[in-house]
Amino acid sequence: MRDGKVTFEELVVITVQRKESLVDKTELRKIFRKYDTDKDGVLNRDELEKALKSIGDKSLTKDVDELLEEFDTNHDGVIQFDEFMKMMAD
Ligand SMILES: [Ca+2]
Ligand SMILES: [Ca+2]
Repeated sequence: MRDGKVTFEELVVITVQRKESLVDKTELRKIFRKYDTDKDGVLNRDELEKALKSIGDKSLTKDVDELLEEFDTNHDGVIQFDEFMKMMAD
């Protein structure tokens, strides 16, 4: 913003940063790592259940199987970090 105007690129950066701040990505990654107890980089059903319970989000009191089905977008039966983020952002 050298000339006092916001360039398109800067605007994109600002927008992306705002979007990410809605969901605290660092915090979510910590939670994700913490509950990935077998350290395989994904959350299986049991790990997801524990993570959701710890977060205690009322909007996530849905059945774990339902959530898994809804957010497991690549249908591999486990939750990758990007799927986890979508779940938290929903
Ligand atoms: Ca795991
Ligand atoms: Ca998946």
